[in-house]
Amino acid sequence: MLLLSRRWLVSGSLGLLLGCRDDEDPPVESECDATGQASGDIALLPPPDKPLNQKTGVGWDARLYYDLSELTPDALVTDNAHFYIRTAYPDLLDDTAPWSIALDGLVEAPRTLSLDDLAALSKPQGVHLLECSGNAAGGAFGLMSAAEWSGAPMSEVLVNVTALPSATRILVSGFDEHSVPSEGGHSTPGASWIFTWDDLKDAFLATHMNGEVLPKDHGFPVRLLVPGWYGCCCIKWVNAIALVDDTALATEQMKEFAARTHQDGTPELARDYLPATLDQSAMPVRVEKWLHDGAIVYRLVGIMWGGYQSTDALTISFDGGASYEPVRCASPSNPRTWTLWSFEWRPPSTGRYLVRMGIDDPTIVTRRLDLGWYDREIAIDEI
Ligand SMILES: Nc1nc2c(c(=O)[nH]1)N[C@H]1C(S)=C(S)[C@@H](COP(=O)(O)O)O[C@H]1N2
Ligand SMILES: [Mo]
Repeated sequence: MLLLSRRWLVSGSLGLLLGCRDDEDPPVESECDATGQASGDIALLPPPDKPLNQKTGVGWDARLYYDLSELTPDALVTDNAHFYIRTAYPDLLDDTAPWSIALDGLVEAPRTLSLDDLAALSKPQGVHLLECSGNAAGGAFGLMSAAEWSGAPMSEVLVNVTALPSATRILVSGFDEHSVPSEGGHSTPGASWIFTWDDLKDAFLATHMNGEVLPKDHGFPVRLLVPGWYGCCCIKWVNAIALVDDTALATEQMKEFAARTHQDGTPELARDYLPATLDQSAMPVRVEKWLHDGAIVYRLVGIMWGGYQSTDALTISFDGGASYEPVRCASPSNPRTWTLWSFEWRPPSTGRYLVRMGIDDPTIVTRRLDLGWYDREIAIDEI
């Protein structure tokens, strides 16, 4: 455990936004600011094998990997043009008919919801991060972004129907047909997920993103957003909500993403799925090289995201998890979105280092960090 008296530094520049943790010493204003002369960034390895900040592919295989190395304290909300894309606006979607959402299944009287019904319930929902459960090094982990959303709370949408006594779960479905199949059958038609009432207590049907009408690729006119759950649950182009019972089978989407959402195998029944939530995670997104009084200093800048409570117990390992040291310059984590940290590093020798982040608190679950999911390598050829 860390034995730190944690105080938060307030400084005029980056230190203010990053926050600085200190132990015994009095706060030093510039402790978390980079000092000296910037001499460029060095690469995090492996390098991506996909283009960043550029939309590629069609249908289910359409992608836009957001370049996370651009993150700065004043750009922690991703603009709509850069927000990551996984699956483009379906070319088979008929956008001439007025949108409606069927509300049926185990209800007393099925009905449909119009966009006007949703607009009447819509309210600002704040900033939420979305991450694709398949986020990986090939796309420089760029299938992750944060936006400010507004939409209709699911709890209020569901007030529109009376559930039958057997109804225990909610199936949310979206349009999911494209004329071009996914390469190698990687993605299959059908986008739907089954939730409990409790799973959806903070969820909403989003109609706006960063103050604009939802862009087409992000689910226009309406998508589900389940705060803290992986992107695969955040169904786009939502067209049906049905109440189901405990015998409901898992959807194709739930099975397709079972491994990536850390399920135990591929259960047949929806009720046997764990919540597809994001544990506390962290990784570096940029390595800056600085010259300070004639010496080379590397400065790692990274993000911390996910989790179910705020923590400031971030640690860093340069030997793949064998030993960790505290990251003092970090804002406390926020379960809803990412926060930034930085770490000034003087490597003892040249060579390759395997960077893994940790959380020095045994009560905090970190499945992906423990798996090495977000491990990055740094090759140091000058010290
Ligand atoms: N209808 C539909 N909804 C979908 C998908 C899809 O293929 N079809 N992909 C899901 C996945 S895997 C992710 S990660 C998110 C991506 O949302 P974004 O493209 O707006 O970032 O949408 C989810 N919703
Ligand atoms: Mo995803």
